[in-house]
Amino acid sequence: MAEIMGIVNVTADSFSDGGRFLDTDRAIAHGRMLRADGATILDIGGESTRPGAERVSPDVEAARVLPVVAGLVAEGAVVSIDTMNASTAVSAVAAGARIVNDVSGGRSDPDMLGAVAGTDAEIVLQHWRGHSADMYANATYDDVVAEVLGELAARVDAAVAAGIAVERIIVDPGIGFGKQGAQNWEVLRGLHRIVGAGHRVLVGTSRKRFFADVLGADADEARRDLATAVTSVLAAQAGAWGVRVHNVAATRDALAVQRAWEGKA
Ligand code: PMM
Repeated sequence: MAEIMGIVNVTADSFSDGGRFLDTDRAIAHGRMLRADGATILDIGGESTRPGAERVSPDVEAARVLPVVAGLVAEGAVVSIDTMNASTAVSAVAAGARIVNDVSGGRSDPDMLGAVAGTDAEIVLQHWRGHSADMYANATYDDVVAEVLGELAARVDAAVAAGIAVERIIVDPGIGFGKQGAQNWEVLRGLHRIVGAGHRVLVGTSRKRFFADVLGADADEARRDLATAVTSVLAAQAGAWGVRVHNVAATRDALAVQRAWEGKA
């Protein structure tokens, strides 16, 4: 069964939850609910990566996320820390996080890969071509799947060279990161090729802008959650190790249907 990574954003301007879970207690309560809904991992982030979002300092980020990491770890959750900062990653692992999820694949902070190498955490290396402020400036590809594959392989090589065992590495094609509408669909269509590279693959489509291509630009959260559950099933079918979602219950049910279909229920 695919891992379901539930999103706990402790930010003021996330893609979609509008900072509703800004304070520690509410973020912990949200994480608790996602676990009850079936999340096998909770991904805690304190910096929005929404296109155009401004960066926050590592100190502000750490102050937002560390109490939430500690609180959810204390309840037995498997926690992932969504950060591009080595200092936040190391503090979060010290507080019990088991996975470092770096959307920049270790490119934003030159200390990240070495810092993670010094821990026993796993790491998600996402495909990324630059910060949110100019997210789409480099969104030009001849063959988006081949280029994502090649660039992810280079990040895996860099991580291994920094001392991270290959078994600790998870890759992510970075839906919505440096990719325009149709390019995201092309990546998803080629997901089996990315899985074929042999690493565990995480896929994050949840509520993302590219759904506007099929749902229209003003589809509400419920419709985008349904679309997310469908892409999560298709990702699992293509061999993804895990999916990263806001609405865990919807994706849990969709994955259960898929397992029944495959005779594995
Ligand atoms: N997407 C966002 C943030 N972190 N991490 C991984 N590994 N993969 C993703 O696709 C991803 C991510 C942006 O979404 P949000 O701001 O709605 O959480």
